[in-house]
Amino acid sequence: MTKNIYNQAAFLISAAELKQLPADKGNEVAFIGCSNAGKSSAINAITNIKNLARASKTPGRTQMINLFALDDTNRLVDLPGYGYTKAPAAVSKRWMEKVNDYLKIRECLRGLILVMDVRHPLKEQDRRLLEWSAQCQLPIHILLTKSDKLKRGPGINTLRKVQAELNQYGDRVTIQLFSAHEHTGLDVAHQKLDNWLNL
Ligand SMILES: Nc1nc2c(ncn2[C@@H]2O[C@H](COP(=O)(O)OP(=O)(O)OP(=O)(O)O)[C@@H](O)[C@H]2O)c(=O)[nH]1
Ligand SMILES: [Mg+2]
Repeated sequence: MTKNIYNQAAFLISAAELKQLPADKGNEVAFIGCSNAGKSSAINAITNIKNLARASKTPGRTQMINLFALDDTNRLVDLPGYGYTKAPAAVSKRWMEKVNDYLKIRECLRGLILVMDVRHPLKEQDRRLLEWSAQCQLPIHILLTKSDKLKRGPGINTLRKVQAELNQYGDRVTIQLFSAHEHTGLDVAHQKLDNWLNL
């Protein structure tokens, strides 16, 4: 049974710099993925709070590291999307460095939710992240989101194909279909978070 503390999530801080982050204690799970993939929408669906994380049609909406507290020790983190090509190169590079630094230094990070549009899975940046995570053995759970955009058959096909490609990573990398708009896949996502956050 999922203990639903997700709908108690509350905005904590938007950190422009890593030094603004709360103490590196307790447990964090961060949402990562391409710009516009649906990270902020996934957080809103998982917490069942409509505008908790700001979602937008404009790619590059999330530019800071946004933290949401579930309780005193557990937090969800909305990271800026990678690969936002319209941003000036220097700005884009700065965001990426921030995300990379966060990944490297944050000891309370228990796992990553890698959000990929089911219609465009495994972009180069996603692959790079997966490879990087192998070095530090950080667990990754993939949401193939916007599954409402595909019929059931093609959705399941994509799931199987991506699963087959990720076999090499073993149980450390898991994957599911998800739709923030239709609220599908929430139980599986909650279960994964429950495990990581030790709820
Ligand atoms: N059909 C459908 N659209 C979705 C879903 N999730 C997100 N979207 C749409 O995709 C767009 C981007 O969603 P966001 O949640 O803002 O994406 P993001 O990954 O946070 O984007 P950045 O903050 O720019 O990196 C918005 O127009 C959302 O409404 C979904 O499950 N289904
Ligand atoms: Mg966002």
